[in-house]
Amino acid sequence: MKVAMTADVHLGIRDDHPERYNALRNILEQMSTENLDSLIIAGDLFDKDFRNYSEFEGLCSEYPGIRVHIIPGNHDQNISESNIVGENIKVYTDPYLKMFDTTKFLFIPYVEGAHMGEQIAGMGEEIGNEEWVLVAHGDYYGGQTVVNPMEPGMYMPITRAELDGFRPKIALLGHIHKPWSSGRVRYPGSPCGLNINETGHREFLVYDTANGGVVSRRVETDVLYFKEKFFVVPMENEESILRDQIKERIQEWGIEPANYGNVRIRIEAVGFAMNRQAISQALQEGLDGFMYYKNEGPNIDNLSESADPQLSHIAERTIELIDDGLWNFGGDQPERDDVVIAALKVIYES
Ligand SMILES: [Mn+2]
Repeated sequence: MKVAMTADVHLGIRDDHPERYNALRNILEQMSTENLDSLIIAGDLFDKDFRNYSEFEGLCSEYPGIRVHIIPGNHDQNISESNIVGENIKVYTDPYLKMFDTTKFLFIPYVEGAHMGEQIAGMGEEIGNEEWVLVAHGDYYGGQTVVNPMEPGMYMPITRAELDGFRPKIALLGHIHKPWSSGRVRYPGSPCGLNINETGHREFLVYDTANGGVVSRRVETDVLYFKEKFFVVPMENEESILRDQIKERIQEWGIEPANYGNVRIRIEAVGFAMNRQAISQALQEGLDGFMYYKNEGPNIDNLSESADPQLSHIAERTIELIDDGLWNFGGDQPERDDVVIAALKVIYES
């Protein structure tokens, strides 16, 4: 049996964000095409303070063959069986062990101030020694930490050591909006980016009880966000280099030209240029046909002027060295882009 899973849909007033409803509809649509009959939503189905569930209920009623299993997240802690109505909708407000085929799924709804481990421990006897799958909403603290930038702080956290102690086969978690996995943890991320910071293609997960495998499926969304930053080093051919880089980035997005209309972009050129005007024009032309997030247009606020060829040479070589593994990125270390910017500043501003 295959069980689909998503989280962090953040539904609100439909007219404000129809793309979020449509992303959920796309998941239900793909499920019904493949005859999948169970969808788990691991928290933050609804946005904070949103209390009208009728649009969601209406959507679910169009797919009567699919049972929707919901646990609350930190944004929708108030939802319950008594306020969401639907034959095929079930809301779990207490930890619950649910069987899918012969696999135990432990649902841990979000509790403010709680630790995920203590919630799991409370269900210890029921879990027993068989293979089981954890479904919960909160932060995971592994070696490399991911955080939800929109929500600093701790949300029903669990550490890698705790998870290794409980030994679920896999932990399917909500809260982090970016698709992410590490060890036995998987976050599907939000099925539709909520804003320009939630970039790239979106996915939902499908767990197969026959073999314990998880695969991700692309969600076809109305909107796709991409945020690109280009580093300019002042050179005679700075403009043509930038034009090539723009083409490469667009390639990397992996979008059919027919779907370019779904894309919303944030574009920035930073560093130092001999001709800022030409750089600005290259951005305009290179991304012609794409829509900017909130119509903001390309940004060159952090692009300064410089025309010293010797400094350019030093800058180029420095970036090469940074990219050749001079620096250990990730974890608590600065990002590659931050290092490049800091290096350019030292070269050009001293
Ligand atoms: Mn959350």
